Amino acid sequence: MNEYYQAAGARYAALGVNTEAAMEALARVPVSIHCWQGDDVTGFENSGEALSGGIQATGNYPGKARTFAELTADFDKACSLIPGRKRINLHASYAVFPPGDKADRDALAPRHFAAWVEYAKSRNIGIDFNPTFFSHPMVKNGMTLASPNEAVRAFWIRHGQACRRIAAYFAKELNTYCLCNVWIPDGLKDVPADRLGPRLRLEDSLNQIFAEKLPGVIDSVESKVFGIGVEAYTVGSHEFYLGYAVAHPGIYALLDSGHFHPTEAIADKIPAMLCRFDRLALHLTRPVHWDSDHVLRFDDDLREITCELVRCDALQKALIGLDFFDASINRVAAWVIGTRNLQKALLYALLMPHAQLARMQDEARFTELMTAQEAYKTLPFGTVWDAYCQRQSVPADGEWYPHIEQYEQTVLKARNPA
Ligand code: RNT
Ligand code: ZN
Repeated sequence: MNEYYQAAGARYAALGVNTEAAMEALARVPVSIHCWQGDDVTGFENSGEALSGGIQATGNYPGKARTFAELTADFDKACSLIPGRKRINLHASYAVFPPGDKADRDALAPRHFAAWVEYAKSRNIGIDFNPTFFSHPMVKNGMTLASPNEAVRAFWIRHGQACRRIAAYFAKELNTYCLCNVWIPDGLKDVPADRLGPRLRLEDSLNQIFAEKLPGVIDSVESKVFGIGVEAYTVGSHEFYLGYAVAHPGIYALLDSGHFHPTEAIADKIPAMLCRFDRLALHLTRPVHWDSDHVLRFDDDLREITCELVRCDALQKALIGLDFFDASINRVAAWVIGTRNLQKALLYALLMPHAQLARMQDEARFTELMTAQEAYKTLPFGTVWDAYCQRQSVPADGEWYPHIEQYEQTVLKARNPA
């Protein structure tokens, strides 16, 4: 324990905040790190299909992972620089097919993910899962589960059902829950002539997908306000899914922090949802104007989200996943930056004397409240974060980048000979 940490701990203690307890609480929070930052959402199908569904990864930084071996090596590298508990979040498009056993999305089976189970067991991490309703020829006219074409809709229903069974397999093998999250790209570029029909078809599709009771699987549905090329109408809107989740106990409406109107932040939705749901599934990402999926920064929006989780005592209820993909910077570094920023924001929230602040609100001492809220922003938070990294045996801020540089020189560069 160095003198800086001791001094910081004393400052926090004077406010009634225990830095040791905060670090212990942080160490218990699992973060589900998305595999798809490692390869720009490409996956292993080698179908030649471009990324579709209104999501885009822009940039061509060298060294993108092309195989299971490369992606897991990169993920391991990132994890070696990230403190705390981790899970891995997979997409169905990351199936690892045994030789001669390739399957289309509607015929995916647990055996196609055996390599991931082995990997997760060896790293002692859980797996979360997402059916992949994009980048595939059966997406017709931008529609999947809401398609008016019954063959298309049936194909994607089978995909959703297959994925939930794979999620159950993960849960059983790894002895931890598996969040299975449905996000579909279905929508329209321009003003619809029928907004109801697609939603009724989506509702029916979801009912078929969720019909089977599967132990260990936590189901969620992820809304979006619009996507690139899908600007006018999204079938799976927030209102649609929130209503669906309320009507179907055990299915949760996942909030993606990049999926709302450009100035609409999700922090305020957290306590609103917690009035109704016993769990809260999140995709944390950073929207910039019209696009989501930027690497998480330690910014006001993120801190307000983590403060809300802590204030609502919801860290045990939250299923925190990340969802960004940046191909313009070192992809391993992107994982490290974004994940550490989330953890920093959690620690920042855990170091706030929330009960005292709430009392000021209840007693209408608003001047004092604002004064305190501003003062807490410049407490020696960074020193506690440094201490946390040290205890977790990962480099401090300012010290991990050389590891990335070295990995780039020795591993990533070799993947793309000039
Ligand atoms: C897209 C959704 C979705 C995807 C991933 C790849 O807008 O956020 O969660 O980012 O499933
Ligand atoms: Zn998302």
